[in-house]
Amino acid sequence: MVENMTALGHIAACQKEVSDSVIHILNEGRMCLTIGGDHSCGIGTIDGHVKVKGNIALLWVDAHADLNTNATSSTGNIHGMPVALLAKELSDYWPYLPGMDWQQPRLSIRNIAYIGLRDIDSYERLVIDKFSITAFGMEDVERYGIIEVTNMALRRIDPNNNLPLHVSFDIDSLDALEAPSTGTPVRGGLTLREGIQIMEESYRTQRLSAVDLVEVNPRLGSPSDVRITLEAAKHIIRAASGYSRRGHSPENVCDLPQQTFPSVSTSAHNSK
Ligand SMILES: [Mn+2]
Repeated sequence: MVENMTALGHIAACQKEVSDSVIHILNEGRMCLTIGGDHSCGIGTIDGHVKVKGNIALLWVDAHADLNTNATSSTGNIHGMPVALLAKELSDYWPYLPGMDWQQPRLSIRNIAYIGLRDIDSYERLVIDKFSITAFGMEDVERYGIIEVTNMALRRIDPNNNLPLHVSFDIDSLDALEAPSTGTPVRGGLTLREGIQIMEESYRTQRLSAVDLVEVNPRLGSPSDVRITLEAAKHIIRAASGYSRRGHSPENVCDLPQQTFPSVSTSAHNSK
């Protein structure tokens, strides 16, 4: 039994399965989307991604840093610890974790960037500063805009533009008005448009190979809260899958039935 880690046994076993599933999907050459569940999902998804691809770049989009250890956490919630479990520079800060032998922290902190932070515990702040972790809070989004922030983050974690990209998107990165049905909402967050833009920029790299969408909890809030949150999540997932708000031309125009084309006649337009 490890002190101050709630349900470690369950999470360790579950995340081993998540990791194995991610490995299976990525080995088939597919992009992997994981829908949470709480953010402890990231332990398994990122472990699997790193095992398949070696080095990866990780964007952690979240109101929180999820960087506690069992020694610093005030709650014992493992969903506040995944980044600290994944970062190899932090491995010395952990005791032996029974059931977690399958997971080795292999990801360098240099390959991790945060976007959307606005609720950071004091020990997390200390670790971010001590290890110079790339961390863009809401004040950076205000100063530079979300597209520039996303691209600055990508340049920091993948300076040679050649690493597979993993985006771990916590729905609470969005403002609580945009995504109320979540466990630890924080006001003053990203708009849905900004969340979509992060995903569009990530997709544009052509190296987005895994996405987590976590902390959507339909048990919380009113029916309207749930609907708004699910809609936001769908928009984020669609952007991660390459959907463009500009629209898409049909892939093969010849396949369309003839009547779907408006009859484009210059003279008809002119005669109006
Ligand atoms: Mn999180």
